[in-house]
Amino acid sequence: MLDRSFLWGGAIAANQSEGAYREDGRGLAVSDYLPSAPDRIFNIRTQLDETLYYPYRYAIDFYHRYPEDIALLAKMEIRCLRMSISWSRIYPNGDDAQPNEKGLAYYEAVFQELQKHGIEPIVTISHFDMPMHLLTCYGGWKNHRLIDFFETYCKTIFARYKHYVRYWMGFNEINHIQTMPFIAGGILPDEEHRLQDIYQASHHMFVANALAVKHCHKMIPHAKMGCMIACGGIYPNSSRPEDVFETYQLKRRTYFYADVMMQGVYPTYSKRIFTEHDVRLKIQDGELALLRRYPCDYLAFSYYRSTNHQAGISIYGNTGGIMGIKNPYLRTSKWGWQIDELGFRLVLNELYDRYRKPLLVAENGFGTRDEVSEDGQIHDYERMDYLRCHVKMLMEARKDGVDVFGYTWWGIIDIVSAGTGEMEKRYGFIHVDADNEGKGSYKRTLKDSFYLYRDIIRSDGSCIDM
Ligand code: BGP
Repeated sequence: MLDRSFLWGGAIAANQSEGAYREDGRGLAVSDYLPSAPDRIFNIRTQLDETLYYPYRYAIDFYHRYPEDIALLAKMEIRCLRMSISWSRIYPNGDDAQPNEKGLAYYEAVFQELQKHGIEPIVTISHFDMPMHLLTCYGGWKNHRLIDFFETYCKTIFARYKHYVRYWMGFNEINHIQTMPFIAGGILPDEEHRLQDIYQASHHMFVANALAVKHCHKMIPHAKMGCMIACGGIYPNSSRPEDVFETYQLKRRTYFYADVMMQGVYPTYSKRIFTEHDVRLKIQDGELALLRRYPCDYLAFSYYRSTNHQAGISIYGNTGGIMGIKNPYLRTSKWGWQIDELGFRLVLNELYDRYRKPLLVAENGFGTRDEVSEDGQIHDYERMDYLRCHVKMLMEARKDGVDVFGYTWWGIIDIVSAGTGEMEKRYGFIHVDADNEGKGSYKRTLKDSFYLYRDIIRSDGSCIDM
């Protein structure tokens, strides 16, 4: 019996797909300050340099092409599209007295187009593109004032879109604030007080998220509000107890964010982290009660790969999560991300055992180069292999008893890479003819993987076993 309720879908983000970065009143976002470069998410610039190329300015022009793109997604028979709203299209500076009507109207048109095709939107409220003005004028999430600005933004979009959207989530990969504080937390941490700034900003985001849960439930009674973490696999590099224990500690750095937002309390182990790193959180009256009263309804997470950790090595992370020591048992992508489908099943089981609430795979995908063959087709066998293996493990996790209600392939259509700003690191089942400098026809071409995913959706995953 096919489970028609399972939300097979795809995922994109506003800043990586829309372009039109100054159109219809959109304000500048933190993501607009990242030129294409391998280290761009770490080498932060707060000034624009017109001699550099900024890939998000045009991206794949989803802003204007969404009707055609959504029609192609409907042809793939996806049941949901995880997408984000660009905060600075709605409140260009983040602290504006009134919302930008053109921005509100744009997303209403996108939701109507999705509704026309029977595709359910799953909306990320802030996906690495906070209004830059909130950082330059207020210091970003380090400033308590951002809670009010975020609350106003949430109430505005809940009111306007309550008839179109029933699945929401607050911050994309909120735990990435630990390794990418600029795009994930909209802060420039003072290096001397790095962890103090990161955890204080995290606390403000937790409070803002709890208020979003409160207003979501009140304004859209049938809607669900989730939180979202990056959760790659992390294995101890040996059975040496130090490696095993420190790896567990490292996993807690990720779990911490879901612990607070799914369970509504600061976990007891966080006290030792704060003491050992001299973190003194400023918590205002009533905030802990708010967290306790408004935990999230589901947990969304991204999974791309796994890595090994050895006690004492320095921690490095990128958009795919923690990047530690290479695992000799795994294959590696052209971008150095190791392919571990069983790790995906493990993470699904671990997260469900820990939170006992519904899970959503909000990102799982394989970024690689595509070759357009003489017949104009794109036989993306590597990507199809990754998709088959990970869907197989998703089916196994569902048999393990994990309550996972959706799977949205990251980069359902080729879009700009978050980590490096490249188009050549392609994830999509639909090819977009654009290169790393934004040159090309922007023609859309269906890859072989497009048809494989459509079969997976039609068979609710069972075609994988055939
Ligand atoms: C996650 C982001 C996505 C996406 C993904 C893949 O961190 O939520 O925006 O980009 O990483 O990473 P990349 O695009 O760098 O390959």
